Amino acid sequence: MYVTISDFINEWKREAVLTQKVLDELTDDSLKQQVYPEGRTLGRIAWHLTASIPDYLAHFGLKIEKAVNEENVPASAKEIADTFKKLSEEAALAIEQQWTDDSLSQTQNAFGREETNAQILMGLIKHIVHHRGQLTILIRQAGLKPFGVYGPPKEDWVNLGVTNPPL
Ligand code: NI
Repeated sequence: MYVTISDFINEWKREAVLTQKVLDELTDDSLKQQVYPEGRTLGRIAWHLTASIPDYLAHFGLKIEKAVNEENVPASAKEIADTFKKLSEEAALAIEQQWTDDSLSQTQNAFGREETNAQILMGLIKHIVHHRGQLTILIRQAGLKPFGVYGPPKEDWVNLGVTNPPL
């Protein structure tokens, strides 16, 4: 658990780099990939994990601009990737400027549970990671090779000379 703001910011930035790589590889066409007929699209999930960053932080008392309309899923993959970059940087700044290390041990109600702000911030990372995992499946279904977030995709195991990758 994060004890200092810089603990959190380090993790936030590491994960943002990984998420950025996933988003940077999207094509406009891939945004239309659906989970199932009538299900959400890849674009909607990518936009949700992006647009929800300031909403989540504002919900827990940080002053941050709600820059984007979550209902308006862009048709441009670049717009989603650029917006994620902007919002994740603004989030880091808002947290660094408005919360101190002491803020992290303070508690508030988070969707019916009493949680520390450190847990709440971890929840934001978990939310992004959760949807990022969904994206990597949809990226594959859209015919693209997903970025290896925590390990190589199957093609890259072969490039590494491994013919029987671990499950
Ligand atoms: Ni969500």
